[in-house]
Amino acid sequence: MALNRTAEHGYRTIEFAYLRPERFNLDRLAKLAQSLDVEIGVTMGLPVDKDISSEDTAAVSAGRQMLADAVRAVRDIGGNKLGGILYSAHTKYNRQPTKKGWDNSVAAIAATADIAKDASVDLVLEIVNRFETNLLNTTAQGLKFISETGSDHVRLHLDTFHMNIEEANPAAAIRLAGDKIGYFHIGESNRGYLGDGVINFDLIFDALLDIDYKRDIVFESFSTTVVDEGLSLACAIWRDTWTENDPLAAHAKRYIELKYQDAKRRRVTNARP
Ligand SMILES: [Mn+2]
Repeated sequence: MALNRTAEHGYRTIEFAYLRPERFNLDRLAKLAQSLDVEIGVTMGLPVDKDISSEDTAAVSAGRQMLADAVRAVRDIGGNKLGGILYSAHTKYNRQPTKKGWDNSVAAIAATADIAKDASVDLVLEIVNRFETNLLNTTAQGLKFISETGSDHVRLHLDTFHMNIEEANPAAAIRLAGDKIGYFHIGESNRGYLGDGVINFDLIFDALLDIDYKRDIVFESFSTTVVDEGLSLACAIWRDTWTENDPLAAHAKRYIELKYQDAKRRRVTNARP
């Protein structure tokens, strides 16, 4: 299964998009992850009828409940973080965000952060592109949102694919966020093989080293051959850049390590007089 192969490829963290208790035996999953020494993170996005950035109080309270349940589910499988689009629905909006919706979302995330802190689950908000939320598209917006929650338990979940679309300067955004980055997705501009797109990963790794980033870097790629149908639709995966996940995983691991080592070497070289 995916967990065994993740460990075989040398990855130390696996991320599950949504937890489907009806489809997996979560208890067994937790034990297997522990025996393989692989950490579990979970990401998700809210459905439209549970949108905490809505002005509809029923949707907001349903969303709060879903987030609280998700935190507990992550804790129960021995996971250590909940990320993704937790502050709004994961959808292409057809309306502008509103001040009231923003405030509703800030309050809901602040409440969720308290629950997450008690459960020892990190809460990280993924900044995504304009087609997948209307609320937080840039790192600067995310930092403002976090400061309004007043919580020290909320961090940013940045993703190179989204940053490539929205940030004027992704590396500068990483430096701006600094120790507020709690989780990091590395993905190519076409969400396929790293190196096959336009993202300058040298600049990304230089910035991550500059801020002394020590948390997880998780490779994210999509193909309808392995990714859940609902998630593929939400992410607009209409064509597959790959079908075999084993060579993809092996390549990504090598690519990330190579880029990381290159960046470290550049620092040493540049430090010389
Ligand atoms: Mn992502």
